[in-house]
Amino acid sequence: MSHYKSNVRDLEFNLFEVFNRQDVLGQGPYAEVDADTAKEVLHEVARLAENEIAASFTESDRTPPTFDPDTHEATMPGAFSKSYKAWADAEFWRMNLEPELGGTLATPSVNWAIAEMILGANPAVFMFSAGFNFANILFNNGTAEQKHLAQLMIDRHWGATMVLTEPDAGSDVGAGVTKAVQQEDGTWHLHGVKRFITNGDADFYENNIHFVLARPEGAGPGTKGLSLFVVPKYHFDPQTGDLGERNGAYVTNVEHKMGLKVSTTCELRFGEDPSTPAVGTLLGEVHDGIAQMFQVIEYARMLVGTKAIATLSTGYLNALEYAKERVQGADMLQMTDKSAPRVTITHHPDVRRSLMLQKAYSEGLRALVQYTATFQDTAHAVGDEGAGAAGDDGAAMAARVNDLLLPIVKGVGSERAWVLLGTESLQTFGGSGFLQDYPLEQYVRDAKIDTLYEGTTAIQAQDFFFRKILRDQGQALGVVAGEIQAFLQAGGAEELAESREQLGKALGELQQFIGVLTGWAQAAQGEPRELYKVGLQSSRLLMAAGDVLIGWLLLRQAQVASEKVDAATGADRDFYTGKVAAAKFFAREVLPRIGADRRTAESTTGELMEVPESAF
Ligand code: ST9
Ligand code: FAD
Repeated sequence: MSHYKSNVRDLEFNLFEVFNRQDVLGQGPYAEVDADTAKEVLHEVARLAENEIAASFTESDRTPPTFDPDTHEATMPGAFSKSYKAWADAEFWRMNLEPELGGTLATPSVNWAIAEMILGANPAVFMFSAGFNFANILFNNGTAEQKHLAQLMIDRHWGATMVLTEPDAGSDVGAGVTKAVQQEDGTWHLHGVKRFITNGDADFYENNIHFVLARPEGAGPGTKGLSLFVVPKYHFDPQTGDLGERNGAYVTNVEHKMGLKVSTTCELRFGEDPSTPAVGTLLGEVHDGIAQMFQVIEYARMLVGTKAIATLSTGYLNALEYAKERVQGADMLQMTDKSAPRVTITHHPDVRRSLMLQKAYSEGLRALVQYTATFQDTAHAVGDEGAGAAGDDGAAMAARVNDLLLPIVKGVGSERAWVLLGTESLQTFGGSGFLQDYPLEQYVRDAKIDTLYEGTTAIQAQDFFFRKILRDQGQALGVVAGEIQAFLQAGGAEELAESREQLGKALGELQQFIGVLTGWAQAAQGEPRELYKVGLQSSRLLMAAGDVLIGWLLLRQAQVASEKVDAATGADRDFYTGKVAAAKFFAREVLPRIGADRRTAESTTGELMEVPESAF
């Protein structure tokens, strides 16, 4: 039986009942994929995810890839390779591929719905297929030859990596010292050590294309001095792709990890052996490395948030199934009657609280992914490049709102998912949750990484406040806050009136909270140490913003559901009833905490920064 439980009903609800993607599909760049086609695809991907893709999830955790230091190659578990091949062969990834490369474009919203299911069933399968997405990056930024390489990557199913991190340059990418030296023929030779590189090697790739940040000789410090180089594992014939000699970019270690073990996390050394230089080409022949890499990072941050949320969702659905079957104890109202009938644990108030919290967060976070994706639909690009080029104000603002939401998807999605998977989903199983007989312990281990890579939560929080709010002068934030306010003003179902009031209060608290941090940032111009207060409270702000958005999106869903529930029957009626219940629960149980968050932040003194390091 599959560990993975998809939730196609909820994905369709988001896409077609809440965010009305049928109005965007089937036209313009998405002409070939209408709503009916998208629905068929979602059902087929769910089947694939629950079967072929999920099949190797457990086995590849227990028998992870092995590494041979002599050949510098990783050997993948056979079962995992089969799952990977099933995804590569199914070709649904073409729905996220430029038409010039053989793609049949669907909206980002549909593509993230597809991605959610593969990421939930076996996350590394989706990650290993990064080459198909990197081809878009090459195609959109590359020289004529690199555009052709993009086609080769698609046709020959080559892998790809994003290569930023070094032993002394993690969060601080700009501290990277990997060097690039230009050659007379225009190519570059790279020298340096990178670590923690996902997809660094896999035996199901014929070739692997590394996208490497390195500093050209003489370039300035920091991220702005970095350029992006395209460095293959094997040299190849630029026309046919036929492989030539080995290039001097070698994997020298595959890490042993807490989770996500089947994903190869590699040390990569460039140009160590003078007889085999690590030859690369400059992406697009322009020195704009960090901005180019952020096109990749933006996509990858959305991916990581979606992965976390997908895992929370299947964790919740597994917990729910268990709770409906596990009989333990009597109903609380009969707790003193020792002969009272035993009930399933769903009868216990604390289990219900836990299940509803899991449901609210997993469905609320899914809605957040889908809401964010609607802005990507409008911008018709990940990031603002496409929108800027289109010269369309609506699309440009959509790209900025997408930018604002990404640290929430990534930072809040990953933190809430991994914590709730442990404290609630696994907990629902009692002691059995701790066993490897159930998938929960692996979910917790596999999901922890999501708060770390692609920028830790602290980095997401700073990105959110400094870049996405302050530097944007609150404009994208104003768009989202305006939508929430319009929703509140429009009123709606009477049974949701109290929840709307709770949302209104929470929004007010959040706006004050942002005001407090903005005040400190301004005061720091005269008194620099005020900035520490922002650093002390920015992660709290990120989480609070996530909760307000989730609360709103759940209520928005509940409003739709409340209009349909009376006419619905069977599973649909239960589905809509659950939507209303989740929104009310979240508004009552979670949203009041935003006020406490704001008050806690406001009382910050910055004293912590005066405590001597030796006193910790
Ligand atoms: C990693 C991989 O951890 C984990 C696994 C991933 C999954 C597998 C791979 C699958 C991915 C497939 C993707 C394929 C691609 C698909 C595409 C499809 C179309 N937004 O603030 P400044 C830029 S990888 C946009 O001064 P510092 C911007 O150009 C490792 N751009 O920063 C800016 O210039 P300007 C991940 C941004 O102080 C410039 O940077 N590692 C943004 O120099 C400088 O900005 C990390 O994530 C943004 N939000 O550097 C590192 N922010 O201002 C985390 C900056 O003129 N650390 N730029 O516009 C950070 O993010 C740091 O904050 C820092 C700081 C490095 C940016
Ligand atoms: P550090 O930057 O040393 O951070 C340590 C702690 O300090 C963290 O809690 C962090 O939040 C905090 N901290 C650091 N700086 C600040 C600051 N300015 N303000 C507040 N807090 C701060 N990298 C790639 O390039 N490509 C990949 O494919 C890739 N895949 C990965 C896969 C795995 C499994 C792992 C573990 C890592 C991967 N990474 C990859 C690297 C990953 O992106 C980094 O680990 C991450 O960016 C954090 O860097 P670090 O580990 O050096 O931690």
